[in-house]
Amino acid sequence: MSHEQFQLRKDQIQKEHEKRLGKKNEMLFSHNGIYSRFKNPILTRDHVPIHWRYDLNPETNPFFMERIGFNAVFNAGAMKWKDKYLIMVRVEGNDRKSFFAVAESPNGVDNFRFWERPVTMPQNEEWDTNVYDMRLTAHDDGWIYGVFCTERKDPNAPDGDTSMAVANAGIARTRDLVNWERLPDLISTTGQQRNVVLFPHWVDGQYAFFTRPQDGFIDTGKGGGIGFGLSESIKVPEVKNEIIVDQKVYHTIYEVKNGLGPAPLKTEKGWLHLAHGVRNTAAGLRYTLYVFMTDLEKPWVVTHKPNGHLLAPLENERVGDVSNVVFSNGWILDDDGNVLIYYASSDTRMHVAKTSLSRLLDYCIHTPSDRLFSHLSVETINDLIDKNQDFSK
Ligand code: M1P
Repeated sequence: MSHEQFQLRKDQIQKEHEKRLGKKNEMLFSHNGIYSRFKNPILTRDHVPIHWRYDLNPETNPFFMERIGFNAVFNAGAMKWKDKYLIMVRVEGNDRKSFFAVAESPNGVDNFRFWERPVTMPQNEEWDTNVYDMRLTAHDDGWIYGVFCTERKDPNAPDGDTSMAVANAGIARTRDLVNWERLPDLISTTGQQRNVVLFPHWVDGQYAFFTRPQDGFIDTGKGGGIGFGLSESIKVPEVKNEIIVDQKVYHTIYEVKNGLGPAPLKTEKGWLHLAHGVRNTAAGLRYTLYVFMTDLEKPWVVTHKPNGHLLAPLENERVGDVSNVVFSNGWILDDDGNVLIYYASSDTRMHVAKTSLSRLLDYCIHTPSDRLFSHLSVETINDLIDKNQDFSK
């Protein structure tokens, strides 16, 4: 049999793929001055390597058809590693299963390429049905930790309910981001857990976790917001007491729920945190990103919190598998003080925004806080107008 059709399709697909991967990104002008978006997403499902998708043997794939399809790449952890910018991406197959894969870029804003293979995550006795949203933490103990959501069918689901699930924090560690040692899942007393993040330093000689307790799989219920707790051991990770660091509040952007993004960044003025806040609308849940700061010595005590969102879904970002969502679980602080915020839009694709530590600190410290009532928002605006009287000419 002639392999002409196979070869034609293969050549075209490979050519388009290389063009896509090599495409330069362009930083856009920033009207708010706080961060700059980039023109193109940094990673989409079309960036998934060809040898993960196609059978490259003309005998067994004469039409050069995709054998394994991918639906989305999103919610990536991030870290600088050997002078390269790495993102630990949540890749979702057409079968709805998510897994992790590393993509690497020389500059953090374009030319991202997946490593040769996705991450092989060792399984504990109770297998993960689905895993997602890994936060990477280089810890004082010398290991790089990946803390992620592990999802399994709820054993208490009534007969016929095939969607009730239980979420918890899976924990694994590595020295090279290729070989992973799986540790037991987090034990906590406050129900289910998602958006759990390991703090990079010991606190009172213990491992410290930011948590997000929740009563149900979607509803956080009594789980009041972003929590914090200590665990004596990482081999038996157990948070016995959680305190709420940043609670959900009526009529804010984190009214329904919130969750920490990546591990916080240490600054001379305190810990800088990136988080997502969720509110309900007639069109469904809306996820936006916000930042806040906590005390250097007591990372569970909030010191500064600007009002509202830092970054909300815009234009094309608003549409995807789960529309009206931006979500971040990765950022990189560069040696020059620049910060790359990796965020996903609508559970579909990955983007980057560029800012700096000094800009984010200025934003946190000088943006008015949410005073929770419309007339107080107007008062805050009038204060600024008054102060600007002498400068408006
Ligand atoms: O679909 C939006 C996000 O929903 C979940 O986040 P949270 O637990 O805060 O509601 C996660 O499943 C996340 O992956 C997803 O992007």
